[in-house]
Amino acid sequence: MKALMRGGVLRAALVSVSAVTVVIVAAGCGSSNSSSTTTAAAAAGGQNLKLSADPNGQLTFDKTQLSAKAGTVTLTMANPSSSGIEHGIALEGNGVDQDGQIVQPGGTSTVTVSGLKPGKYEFYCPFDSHKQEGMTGSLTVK
Ligand SMILES: [Cu+2]
Repeated sequence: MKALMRGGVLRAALVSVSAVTVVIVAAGCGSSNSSSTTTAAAAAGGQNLKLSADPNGQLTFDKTQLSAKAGTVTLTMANPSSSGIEHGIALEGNGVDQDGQIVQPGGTSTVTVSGLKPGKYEFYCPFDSHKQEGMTGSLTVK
């Protein structure tokens, strides 16, 4: 009987998650699934760290150091419309290796990692050779 009850609760939770996802897809551009990930993280009380790509087209971010507490962390990178080049945001380190979407100038790329443990991570732009050309920074999780 216990298993049946747990199944019922799980099903109810899945239904509500699906409903939220449908609303997001209907409201969003539908070109990626990361917006729903971000919203789920925000709903779960995750941290949202914001940064921006260089507005003049340099292969840099406006921040090279970020810090967060352990847990769910979302990096939200704005690609200014004046950058004139595609960018994205990705996070790597301590077994984490997750890329956000590549976005055109004027777009926003996000990457969400749940259960982030204390330590040093590297965030970078996964587009073309931007990482190798120095479009990186470090995230310290405490
Ligand atoms: Cu880039």
